Amino acid sequence: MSQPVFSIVIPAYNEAANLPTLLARYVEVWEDLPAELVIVNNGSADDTSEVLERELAREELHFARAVTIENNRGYGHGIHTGLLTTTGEIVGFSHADMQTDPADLFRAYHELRAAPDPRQLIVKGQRAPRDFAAELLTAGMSFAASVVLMRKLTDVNAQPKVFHRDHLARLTDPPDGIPYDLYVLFRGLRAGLRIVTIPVQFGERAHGESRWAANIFSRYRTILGMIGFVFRLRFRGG
Ligand SMILES: Nc1nc2c(ncn2[C@@H]2O[C@H](COP(=O)(O)OP(=O)(O)O)[C@@H](O)[C@H]2O)c(=O)[nH]1
Ligand SMILES: [Mg+2]
Repeated sequence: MSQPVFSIVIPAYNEAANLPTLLARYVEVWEDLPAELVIVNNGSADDTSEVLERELAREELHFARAVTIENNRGYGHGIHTGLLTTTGEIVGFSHADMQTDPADLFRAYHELRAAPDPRQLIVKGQRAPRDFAAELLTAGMSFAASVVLMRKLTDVNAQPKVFHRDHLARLTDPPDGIPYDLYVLFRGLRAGLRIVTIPVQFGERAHGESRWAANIFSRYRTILGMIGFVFRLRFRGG
């Protein structure tokens, strides 16, 4: 393939059941661009590697390749490892569970390209209102992070995120876990980038359950981890 203009990274952790649908959707929405799709098998314990090997052998997925991480170190580590293997001038990431539509990656890409200088912004999704509990959690976390970091952040974990590869160079010590999205945005804001949102629909997971919100303990662990990370960014320069 010629040099990609757009590289998409999807971290997949035990998503064997979702990958065939996800990849089929990428085939459906793939645009006529020199672009690449990188699926990171993030230390999955299920059949993800077999499914990827089978699916990626198909001619219609010529634009896709896999990156394998043997031992899971977390969500952020998976995305970042994938991003470091890319060469596209514009890069982006999203999720593997079909909660965000692959078509949103291309919408975000065109939004970024339409800017006078794509180096100056990050394009991210902004979810339509969800159920009350989910909204409250998102709004609460965004508000707390905004106050502590003194930067306006909204719907931090909405997908996708698309930006110029110059911004990758600013991500010098990314967190291994869930706060990765926050880190990408915060580093961008601190460098004076503008965050532009595109509205996205956030559906239900096609298969399986949320990896961090599976039970009350994992939820608390993630939320506390996020709070700790925000303070680290603020007071240790992150
Ligand atoms: N929690 C978690 N998710 C991961 C990891 N690596 C990749 N992912 C992917 O990150 C996406 C988001 O995870 P999910 O648990 O669905 O979170 P939610 O959508 O915010 O409830 C999914 O596509 C996962 O497959 C990991 O190490 N931990
Ligand atoms: Mg999800």
